Amino acid sequence: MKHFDAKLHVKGKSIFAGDIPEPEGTLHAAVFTSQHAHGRILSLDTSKAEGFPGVIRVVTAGDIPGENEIGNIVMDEPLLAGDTVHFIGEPVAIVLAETRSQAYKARNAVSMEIEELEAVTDPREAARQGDLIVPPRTFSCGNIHKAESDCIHLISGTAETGGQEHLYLETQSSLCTPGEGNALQITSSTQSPSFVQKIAARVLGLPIHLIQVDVLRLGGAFGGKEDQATPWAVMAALGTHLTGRPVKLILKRHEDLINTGKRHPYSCDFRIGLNEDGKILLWEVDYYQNSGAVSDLSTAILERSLFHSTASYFIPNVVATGYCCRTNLAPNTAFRGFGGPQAMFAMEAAIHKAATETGLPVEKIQRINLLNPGDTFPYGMEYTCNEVRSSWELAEEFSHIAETRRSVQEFNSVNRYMKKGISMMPVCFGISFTTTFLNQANALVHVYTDGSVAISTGAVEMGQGVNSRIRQVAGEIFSIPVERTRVESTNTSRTANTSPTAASSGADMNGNAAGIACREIRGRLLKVAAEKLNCEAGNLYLKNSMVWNRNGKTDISWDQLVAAAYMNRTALSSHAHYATPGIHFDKKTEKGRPFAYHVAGTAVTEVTVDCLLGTYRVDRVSIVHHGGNQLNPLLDRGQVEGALLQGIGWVTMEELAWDEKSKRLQADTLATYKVPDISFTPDNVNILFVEGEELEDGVGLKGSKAIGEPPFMYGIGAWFAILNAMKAFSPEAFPGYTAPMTPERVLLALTEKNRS
Ligand code: LUZ
Ligand code: MOS
Repeated sequence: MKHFDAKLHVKGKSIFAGDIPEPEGTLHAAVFTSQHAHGRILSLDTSKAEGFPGVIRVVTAGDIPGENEIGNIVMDEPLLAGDTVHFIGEPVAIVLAETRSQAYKARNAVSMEIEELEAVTDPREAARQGDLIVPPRTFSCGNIHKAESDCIHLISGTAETGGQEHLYLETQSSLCTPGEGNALQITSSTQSPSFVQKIAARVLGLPIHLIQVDVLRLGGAFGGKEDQATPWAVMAALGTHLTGRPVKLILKRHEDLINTGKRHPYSCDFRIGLNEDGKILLWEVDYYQNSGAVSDLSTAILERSLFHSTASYFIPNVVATGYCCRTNLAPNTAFRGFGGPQAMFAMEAAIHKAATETGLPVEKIQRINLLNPGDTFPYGMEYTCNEVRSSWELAEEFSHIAETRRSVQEFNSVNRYMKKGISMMPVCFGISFTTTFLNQANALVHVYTDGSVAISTGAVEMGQGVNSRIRQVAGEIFSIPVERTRVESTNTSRTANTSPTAASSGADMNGNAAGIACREIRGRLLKVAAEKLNCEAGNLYLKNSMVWNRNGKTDISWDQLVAAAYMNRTALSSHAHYATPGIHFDKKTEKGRPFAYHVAGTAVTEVTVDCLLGTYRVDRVSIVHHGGNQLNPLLDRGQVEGALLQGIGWVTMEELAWDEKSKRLQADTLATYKVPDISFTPDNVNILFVEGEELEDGVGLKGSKAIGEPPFMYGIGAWFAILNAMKAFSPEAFPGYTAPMTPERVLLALTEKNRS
């Protein structure tokens, strides 16, 4: 079954926030932001802008009727800067004008005087200064001091991973319209409608029920709209509240690149200890997370790094410590993988370094340490299935690894400047929000008198196809064609207190909530049918839009059944709540069962590096992915392919650079920030989906597993394949365990060796 939005998208008929016809009297907002990374505001002059044509009002912190301090976990983020600014791009004033171009022209006339303060962008420097968002946190198990004496090899090193721009196609967008009294309706391109609603209420000093947030669909998000859609939506709401007029706020691409946070860069110190067989006995790691200027979701992201510190491996003695370092960059935020990729890169770097120093093959160390059923993670949860190891073994077969290795060797022996490299990348990712209470969802289902079905859930459609999956669930329970179902916009008046559509769990949780509501209605309908047929409801079921009993098809159709139920005054709507079962976590002991299950798989990546130019191509990626009993194989494939390429981009060409002195983002246009395009896409991406472990009822979605984030980390394999190719050219070439591996970095590492 296809993605239901596909046709709309290719015809340009899908509606995004910016496509909604502007109501009469709509004002356009342009946001004046800080041009300094850190400073005290000496004066802010909006008077000139106020006199510009079309300008209705310029809003500053003093105009906020409620709280100016917002935030997700810690309330440390001013909606509009008060007396200091903490990053370039920090919102200071909102210019409201009759047209967009008037708003932007007037915005350029706002002026601000700043007394510069020292700006820090290096997380280790922030840590040295003690500028942490929360105290450090440690996950541990076993006893590393005792383990030390059993280790033959003790290897330490560092690993660095860069940030990443989300580059959703649709920039941050919102439109707010006034209702009666103080009521407001906000259309926002957000993954978290309920969060926008709550923060708008807080900033305006209103009860939550006066604010309705509606989301039809997003043009991509990738985590970038889990938390960071909120301030822009709330600024629009503030404008409407203060002027009584609709306000539209859509960031231009250049602004979006500068003003919004990205994936967190990490700087890590590690120590890995192995016995003579290559068994990892000890793992000690410190993560210095570059959190940016305010907390945002940084603490939760660091927590996920700690959960994934041992990646796909079993290690008996572990101490993993994380530091959320406050810096003067735009607040870094959720991004597909949510701290997992950074931790997994550090682990793979350590294994690679251990292999280089001990002479053991990397794959041997990886393989011998893969998780086995019955192994316990440092956070106390048992790994119960065999998918890490089975995906590894299947990936060896699927990619014809022995043959591939031989042909790589042969290629490298006959080519002087072109070298091929290969790597294996196992992935094991925990599914559930690590913040346990977020693992809940709700749904509202209506069956109309003509038999058509409308479903509302807390899930946000952002291109991932969650609505298609939810329709499949409803279609199957009612046994009607999916075309007779519809998923409504995500609206806080129909589904309240919803969690963000995030953590790969949107389809699992909202699909289950929709399923509960549909089954409730089906039960009522079958009772109606039983009365008509004079039999037990338990003997009846729905199939192919008909009521069936033990002897086969009855003559009651779905349409007749629904009509009869209505005439009979039977409720045709149901609201349901779902809470992921069996999960818990104790932050005092840092132990528990935080995840409903794990998703695992293995990627084999082959690359070719041009060692004269430093450029490279990813030739082939072979992936064995345990997806459960797939509900929608086509959507799953799309998610794996997209995530893989996004992961490859993160470790290869996507490089964020900030000017050393001004701390200004230099990669602030698509001319300077490079992402993989169609020509960089590997010629061969072969994916084998394997069912694997059976999930309990009510976990996953109808036996299928979450797909959004886990495949991102397959991309990490490209970094190591490139390094291996470089080593075939020059064994001493070493670029540092630093991602991204840009062509520049490749070339420098190769030539540095040649110079020495
Ligand atoms: N968001 C969140 C997430 O709030 N908690 C999580 O554990 C998470 N994991 C992945 C992506 N987003
Ligand atoms: Mo997310 S990184 O919004 O699942």
